[in-house]
Amino acid sequence: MAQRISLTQYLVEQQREHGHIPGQLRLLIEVVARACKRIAISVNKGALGEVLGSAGSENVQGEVQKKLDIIANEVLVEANEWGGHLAAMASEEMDSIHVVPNRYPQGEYLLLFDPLDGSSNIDVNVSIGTIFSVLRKVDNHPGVSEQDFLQPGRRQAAAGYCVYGPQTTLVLTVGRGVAMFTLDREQGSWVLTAENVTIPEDTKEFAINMSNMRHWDAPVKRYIDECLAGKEGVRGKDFNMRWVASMVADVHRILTRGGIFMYPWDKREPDKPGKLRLMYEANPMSFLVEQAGGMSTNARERIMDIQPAKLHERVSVVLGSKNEVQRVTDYHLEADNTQR
Ligand code: AHM
Ligand code: MG
Repeated sequence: MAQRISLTQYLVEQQREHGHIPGQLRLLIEVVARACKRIAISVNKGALGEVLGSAGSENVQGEVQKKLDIIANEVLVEANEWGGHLAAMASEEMDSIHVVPNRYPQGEYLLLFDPLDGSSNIDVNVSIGTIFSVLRKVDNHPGVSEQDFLQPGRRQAAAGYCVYGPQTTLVLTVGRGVAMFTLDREQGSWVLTAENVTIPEDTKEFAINMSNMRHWDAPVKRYIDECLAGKEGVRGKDFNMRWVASMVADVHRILTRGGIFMYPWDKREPDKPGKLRLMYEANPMSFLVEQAGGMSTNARERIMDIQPAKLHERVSVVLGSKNEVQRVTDYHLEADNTQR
């Protein structure tokens, strides 16, 4: 039987061979992975665990919170408070940052998460997930504030997600490629099931919410129209479409077999740069995608180069197979130039 490598063994070996995972970061990743196991248990219980439905509250962005949004947020906060690896946390479901209480030692890392991504899929038993991003507190000043979190995504020390689907899979990067771990429920452990994940440069599969087509900007419409024209059109090939409405599931498919994912700016809310959140969704996914050889932009510039102005900032997202993301980005830049 092939040797099974656990998440712990993977992290220890990465540290031994490459020396790039400090002890606090290793602990942090293991604690997040353990919290994801607990969230997976709640997700699996579904109606039996009374975890379905709305919690009757709204988050800072005015979105109705589901019971599981709140449960997953609590699990992550509780799990990460006491280990001494973190200075503070920020979450899509919390208005402001959560500083580690005084009774615990403060570490050097900052953790950001979308505790339950794909909330609209919880009650209909479709894949959902947890997305996380890790930054290091750069300034050595005492205390921690929101300002410490406002770093571009290229500074991430680690990022990942856990997808709660037919299998529970943890996908991780610490800046040396992307690894996938599958939860072995009987053993209760994460087992390495894919390493050096690579996104093919070309694809015939796109993911976008087509119901927003009438609100799109011209370059997005141009790109999708060309895909839809298939073999007879300028692209000379037929395209397939997938849209799970859980970013984790769509990105997981792209990391597995390629594709392009888009949630672009649209005219529904012209003042907002996009629907998805830069710090909790776009940055960690961009880190994973780039580490797998893909590309990620806001349709004009690299997402991981954006200097965030606020914690809950939103952004347009175009990510996945390099050549397709480049094409969509070029269409936007071309349109900008002709407007000048
Ligand atoms: P959430 O974090 O509140 O679940 O929202 C983010 C989700 C993404 O996972 C997904 O790509 C998108 O929203 C789906 O949006 P829509 O319902 O407009 O298709
Ligand atoms: Mg989300």
